[in-house]
Amino acid sequence: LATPITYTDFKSLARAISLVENETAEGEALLPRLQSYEIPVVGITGPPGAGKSTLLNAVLHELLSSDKKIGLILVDPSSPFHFGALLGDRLRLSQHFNNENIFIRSVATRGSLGGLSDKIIEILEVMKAFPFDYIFIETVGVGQSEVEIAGIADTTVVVLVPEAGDSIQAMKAGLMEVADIFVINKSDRPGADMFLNNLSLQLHLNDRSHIPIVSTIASESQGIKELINKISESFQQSRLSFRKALLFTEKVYRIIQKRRMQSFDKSQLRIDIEQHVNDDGFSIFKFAQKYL
Ligand SMILES: Nc1nc2c(ncn2[C@@H]2O[C@H](COP(=O)(O)OP(=O)(O)O)[C@@H](O)[C@H]2O)c(=O)[nH]1
Ligand SMILES: [Mg+2]
Repeated sequence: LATPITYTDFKSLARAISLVENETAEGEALLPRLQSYEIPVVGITGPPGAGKSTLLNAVLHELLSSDKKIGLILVDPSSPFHFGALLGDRLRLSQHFNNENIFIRSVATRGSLGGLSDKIIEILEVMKAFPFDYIFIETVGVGQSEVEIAGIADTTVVVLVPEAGDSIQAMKAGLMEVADIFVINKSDRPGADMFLNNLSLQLHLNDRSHIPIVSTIASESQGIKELINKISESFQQSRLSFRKALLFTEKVYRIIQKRRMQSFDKSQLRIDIEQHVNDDGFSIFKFAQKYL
């Protein structure tokens, strides 16, 4: 049996990620051999401008000051529309780029609708073979990414701001379900108290009063220690609960789905359909049968 693989330096970790990202034979071969450390994987999501990067910056600052090793995945929006946001993240987080205890990797999103990279599960598994104390993933908070992040992270932190909350009922569908922790950032803004009350009411009405709410002012590093505590508690809980099996089920399902569809040529399917779409009695189900 081949020996399990772990990493002890960032250079070999970065190389392994590239091998996997580029779907090389070497990368495919190393995936099943990786040995995972038990590392809290924390997803940070929420609408653009909520202060996710500022918050992450403050959290990193706090953790790095106690000598923690951190892995950070930034989900790069590939759409030029989001380019500004990405640049902003880079600037805000750049003070950590040269810290020897932090490893930063950017990944592309799947498309203009957001959604996480096709390779994120694999990249994460490679990163878990390095003994980080925490791994953080900041998503762009558009499209599908916040729902997807919940299937990948042990703890999903949803960042909201008071002004978003003209009404919390308008909260994007799905956000309520995916949050393990809510952060109300920009608590220095007017309406923060009312927003907090509204959010706890909504959680209560939805049988989710157990979800902690942390008020922060990320730009002044307020509430950061409390957030870190809640993240640790949440990770301890996720280890015990059935949630872990649920997470692994989702991940393994995605891996199987991807492998099975690997050889499938969608453009060929389109050509085939174009040729038959006007046939008498054309049926999508009958058509699909040909390929099953
Ligand atoms: N007033 C106030 N502004 C903040 C706070 N946190 C972040 N900001 C500002 O909000 C803007 C967007 O922050 P950013 O971290 O880029 O948001 P992201 O798009 O969610 O990553 C920046 O101008 C920050 O300086 C806060 O707690 N209070
Ligand atoms: Mg950001």
